[in-house]
Amino acid sequence: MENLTNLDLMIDPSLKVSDDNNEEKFLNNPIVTVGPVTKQYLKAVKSYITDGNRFVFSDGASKVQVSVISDEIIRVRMAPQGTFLADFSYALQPYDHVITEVKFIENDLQYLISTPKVTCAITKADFLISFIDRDGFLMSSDAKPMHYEENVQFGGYYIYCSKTCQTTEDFYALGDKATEFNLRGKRMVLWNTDTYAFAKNQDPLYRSIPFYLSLNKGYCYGIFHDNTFKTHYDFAVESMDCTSFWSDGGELNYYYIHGPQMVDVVRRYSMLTGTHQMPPMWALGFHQCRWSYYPDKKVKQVANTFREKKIPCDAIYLDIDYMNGYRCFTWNERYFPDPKNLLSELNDIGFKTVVIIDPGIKVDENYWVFKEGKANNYFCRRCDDYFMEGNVWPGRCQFPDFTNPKVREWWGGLFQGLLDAGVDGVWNDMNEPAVFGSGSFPDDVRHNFDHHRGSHRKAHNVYGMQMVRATYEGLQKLQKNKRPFTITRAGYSGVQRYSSVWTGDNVATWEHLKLANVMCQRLSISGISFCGTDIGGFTGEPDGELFTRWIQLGVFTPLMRAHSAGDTREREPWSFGEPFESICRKFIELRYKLLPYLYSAFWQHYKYHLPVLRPVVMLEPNEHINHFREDEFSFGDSILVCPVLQPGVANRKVYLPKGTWYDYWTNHKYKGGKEFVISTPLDSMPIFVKGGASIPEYPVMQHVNEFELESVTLKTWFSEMEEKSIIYEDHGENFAYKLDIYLEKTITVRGTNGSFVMEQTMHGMYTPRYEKYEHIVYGLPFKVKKVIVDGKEIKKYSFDTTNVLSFTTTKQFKKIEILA
Ligand code: MIG
Repeated sequence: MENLTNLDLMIDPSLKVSDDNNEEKFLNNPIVTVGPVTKQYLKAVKSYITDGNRFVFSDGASKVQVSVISDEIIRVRMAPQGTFLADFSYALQPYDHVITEVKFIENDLQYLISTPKVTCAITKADFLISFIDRDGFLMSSDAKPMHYEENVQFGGYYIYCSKTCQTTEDFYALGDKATEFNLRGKRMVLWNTDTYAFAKNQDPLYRSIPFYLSLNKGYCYGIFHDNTFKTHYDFAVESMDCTSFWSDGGELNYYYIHGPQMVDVVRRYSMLTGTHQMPPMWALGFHQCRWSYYPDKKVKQVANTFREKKIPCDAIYLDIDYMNGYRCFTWNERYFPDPKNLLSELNDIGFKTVVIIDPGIKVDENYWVFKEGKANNYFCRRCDDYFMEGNVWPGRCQFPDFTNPKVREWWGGLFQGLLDAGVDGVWNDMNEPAVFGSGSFPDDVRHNFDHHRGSHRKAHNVYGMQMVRATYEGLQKLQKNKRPFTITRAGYSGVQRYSSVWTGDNVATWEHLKLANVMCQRLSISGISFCGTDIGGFTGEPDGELFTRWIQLGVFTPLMRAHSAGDTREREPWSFGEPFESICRKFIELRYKLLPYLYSAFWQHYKYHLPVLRPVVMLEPNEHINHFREDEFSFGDSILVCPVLQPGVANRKVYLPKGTWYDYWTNHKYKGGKEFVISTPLDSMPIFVKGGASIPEYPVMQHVNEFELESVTLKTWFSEMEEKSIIYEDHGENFAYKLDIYLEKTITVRGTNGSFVMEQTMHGMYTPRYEKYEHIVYGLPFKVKKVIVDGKEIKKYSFDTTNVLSFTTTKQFKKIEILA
């Protein structure tokens, strides 16, 4: 065995971060003696060195670094010619990962790197890497040694990794793909693309999330390949027993994320790449969007109609026509002569205003944004130094390089004027980036890449994320303690730290309604919980039924926004007349009742890394048939929904996972673990609550904070098993929760055939203003004789003909005993 020295662990000094004007060369492969390479596979391991939790193995030419990130996360990198690239990531967040113990063992055949949860084995003879759980179950193994091929045109390497695929293994996640939920048998590409009216199976789409899940016999692991170049996936297509991923450049750099529970893999991915911040409460209300509402009178008229018709709504959007010639950060003076006044009038009736901002800056010497960008050299250039120019809405445009920290800071500051006018949120569109005609930037556009430099090949997939990051960070700075609201179309892993997302330009068809459901679930398990679709379909004309069913699904997507293209008929919840208007109202009202529940689910996302939407396969990964279910999902901990996805159906099949479920509308009790036929008249959809759940509900408000709450309704469903529910409350609009000023309550319940006990514990420093809970208890299997609250019997309680019990307590109750 040759011995490497510790120096081999280091990054080549020529790769160190350099400033823009620094003449230092930045080379992928500084070893001049190496000739051109065609596809090369790693050969037998010849040597290794260890350094704490990092291990570097070499076959004499290439090196592989294996590092333990946490007990459950192991990182693998490959340097084809032995020099690792500078270690930089837009995706990762700082996080205190826990490593309990790392053991290194060498035997005749392998090197074994073990944590208490997982072992990474590297075979000596052929450099295959595999991961084994502590009971010896083989989670994942290389089907071939990692390989690479020189990219003659651009330098660097195409890098490849292939893992064996079992017959019982299926694949999930990968962001926003418009295809079946289960990705086995599919090839997919990650390259952010503006895809107007995308079709089912069209690929790539708007976002690049290089994270997939493998599920085999109930065992789940994830692979997060943190590489921003165009990346390809093959899930058992080329060969039934092999799954591969490869990128057109950069480093083979993946994180093996151990489960074995699917939900834990997603949680751990969120620990690596972050979660959403707590959204302002109003952002969880209903949003009305349209390309475009103008002039100002039209905006007011739409907002007023919501109030007149008593359909709740919190946000109205201004699409591109609010600007002067589509110049960002300006107003069209003819349509919006007095924006400040308009926005304050909207605010008076409880509307927040969200405005669109695109990345293209009009080439116009009389436009201050262009002038500032030009003077400071903030716009992207081609490799031969020409500016990157292309046509978008404003006409000829140049584009800020959002991968430059200075540019991001400048851009963030540009929002001052919009904030002064009263704007409450920002919508980032076209940030794939999209360019008319050519589609996007050419490959040779250069980027700062936070001083690591790169062509558009490397920066393309992060461009949109860095734009919305600039937006979010700018708003956060300008608004001080107020939570920003942002929504973006493009993104890369980690984008959730800065924004919500919508799925782009979908179509008003039933097929797209089904895709909307699948795509939101997929985004949610890909780390992006705050997602939604254009309710009703962006392009095309929905009929009243399709629109209404879409509103119903929208209640259960974390972002609930109706939107439509400019060439479609009006598309507000009342546009289709009765009975659609009343049904839409009923469901938007349901959304508002559930706000405290959804807010609590967001808290669990933020704090405990749980996705807000959880597909059935995540709830019951052991049932093989669940690998193929994609309609039902759980919304937070306790509500299971199944949208109606076909026209004219009087009922539909719904699978309920094992356990006790109650129909939200009728309180009919079900024993899960099988499918049921549920009736689906247009004014209803299948919604079920888990036995033992406590769900807080607000009274219907026309917008968040319409009035001061006097009480919160706490609905609780009987269970014999002990069940816990988390309820979260805070100031709603500021960052006090980061200083622990919040209230997290746990309601624990358990029942027998003669008693039902509810206990509440609280933790945190926030005090809500309301005083009381109005309790409603469903499913009690006995006739109530006594209700005891904190040791004292209360006399005032009532039940209806179906034995639904109602009573009132203070919000601080500790223990409630309901006795036969
Ligand atoms: O080229 O701003 O996806 O939501 O309404 C179209 C106009 C540009 C695409 C977005 C859509 C938005 C539209 N935009």
